[in-house]
Amino acid sequence: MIQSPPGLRGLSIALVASAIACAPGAAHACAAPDAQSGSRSSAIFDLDGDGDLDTVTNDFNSPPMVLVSDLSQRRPVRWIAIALTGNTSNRDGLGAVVRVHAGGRVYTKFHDGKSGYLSQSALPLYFGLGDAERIERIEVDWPSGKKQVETQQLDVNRTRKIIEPR
Ligand SMILES: [Ca+2]
Repeated sequence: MIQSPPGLRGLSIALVASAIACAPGAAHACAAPDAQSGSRSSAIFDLDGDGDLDTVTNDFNSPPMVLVSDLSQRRPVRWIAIALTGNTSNRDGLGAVVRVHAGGRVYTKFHDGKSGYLSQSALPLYFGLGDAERIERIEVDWPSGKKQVETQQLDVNRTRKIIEPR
């Protein structure tokens, strides 16, 4: 029987039960790859909600593998996830460009909705912010052509919802 490693409790039983965790200190070891196995896809998202990104792979001839990052246990992690909701643009804001200004840097992402072969990662755009403790502003260029600037509710380490103005 596979037990959920700490931090994975409350997640999909099917996902966890069929996965092999590779987290440091996990009760079980990682599956050793062999000549008949290989990863076919991967999804990247914050599986355990601790701020660092984790990976789930779908492997050929072996169970899926969950790779849980321990970055947040080794150092403070500062991040923001941007969840877009389009009005004039499409509902998920696919095609938008998002710029996060934080700590004297500009972090830019194009929201193309893609994440890899045969997989789909979580849609909120994840920005790692390095050592920045605050965000100055967030800019969104929507596919509709609208430009939006957010200067309120810019706390780090949370998901920020941004709705396209009508
Ligand atoms: Ca994580």
